[in-house]
Amino acid sequence: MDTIKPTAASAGAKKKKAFITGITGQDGSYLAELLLDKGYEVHGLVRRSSHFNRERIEHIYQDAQNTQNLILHYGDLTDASNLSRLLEKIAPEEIYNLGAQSHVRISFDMPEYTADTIGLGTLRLLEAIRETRVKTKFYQASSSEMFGSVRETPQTERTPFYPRSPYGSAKVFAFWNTVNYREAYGIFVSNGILFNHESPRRGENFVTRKITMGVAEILAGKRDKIYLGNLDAKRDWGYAPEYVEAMWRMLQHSKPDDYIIATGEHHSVEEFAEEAFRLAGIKDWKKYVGIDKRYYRPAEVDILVGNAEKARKELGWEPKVTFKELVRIMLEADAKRIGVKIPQVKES
Ligand code: NAP
Ligand code: G4F
Repeated sequence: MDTIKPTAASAGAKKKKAFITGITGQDGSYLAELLLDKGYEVHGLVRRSSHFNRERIEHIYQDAQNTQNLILHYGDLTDASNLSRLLEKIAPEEIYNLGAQSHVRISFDMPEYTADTIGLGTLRLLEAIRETRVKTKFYQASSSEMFGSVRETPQTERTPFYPRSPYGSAKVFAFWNTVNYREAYGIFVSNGILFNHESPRRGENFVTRKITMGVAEILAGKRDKIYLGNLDAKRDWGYAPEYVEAMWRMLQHSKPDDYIIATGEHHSVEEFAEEAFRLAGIKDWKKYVGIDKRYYRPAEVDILVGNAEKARKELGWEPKVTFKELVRIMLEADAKRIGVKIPQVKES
């Protein structure tokens, strides 16, 4: 990947301000780290919760170096006046809209709330930009789930959408409003159409993390089996820290546009599980996996795989971490967390 030099504090320039919704999530936490490293003043939207929900950013929040540079604000994507007030007060040069009810299965249980946070939440932010007239660039976290029942393989920026869940439909609504605000009002807004990306910070009820946590616990003797749903689904899995770099690159580009971010490779859930058990040195892995129909979805997305050629050409972005490296990174982190050693297994 080419290096883009930071334009901020290091050169004596005024610090750039960024506002991140979803800063407490997987991507938000990596993006906050990246922007702090580049000398930004980072503002994050956090939700009030009865349970402290900032584990993923606690290490940067407590770092004395960031006292002036990482500022958290209470708010919610369902609260328009709060968003407007924050934009007025912060006046960020860049906004990254990552906040969402991001679980596809759960979106079938909570369709209205999912549409509210993702669909209307994005619209509320776009309206807040228009009304406050803050001069800013806007990144929208669009998703490969918009392709759903795919019309072609691999998917590109020109592939039509066919969402298969309330989550996917809400992301399509947000995608098109983002495009419309670019065309209607000339606001610098870009959609990153990101394919699945994972890490040790992935939420525990997404399939990759569920597998690596489960395998680590089986290795430690703390669990007998893991229960999964559809093992045949295929996804294009990349490494989250690399994907947040692509978000930033989109907002440094000379013009706003929409980009696919993907590895171009796909693997099934079964392959992911097989590799995790292999790395743990556990043979006959199928003995340790049960199928639970509760994890099936009313409508499934069978296969997603993206072509990120445009991002490679225009943004100089390329994924580096391979599928096997990703499984290893996640498994090692979960094993370390629960204090169990992974045996040395030969590379296949
Ligand atoms: P995540 O770990 O689930 O994080 C979601 C974030 O959104 C959390 O910070 C959450 O806050 C916040 N949030 C939820 N509802 C909110 C609301 N009503 N108001 C304000 N904030 C709210 O998701 P992620 O994997 O980092 O994904 C980031 C974004 O990219 C999401 O929009 C997701 O849909 C999209 N995306 C993800 C992938 C992927 O593979 N990871 C691929 C394509 C697109 P709490 O911590 O308080 O719950
Ligand atoms: O890990 P998943 O829940 O991720 P999914 O549905 O692909 O969505 C993720 O990626 C999207 C990008 O394409 C994001 F927009 C979205 O926010 C989220 O980050 O499920 C992956 C596959 C599915 O086909 C699912 O049916 O794994 C299958 N699966 C099989 N067993 C399971 C399980 N999924 C989950 N969550 N839990 C299981 O036990």
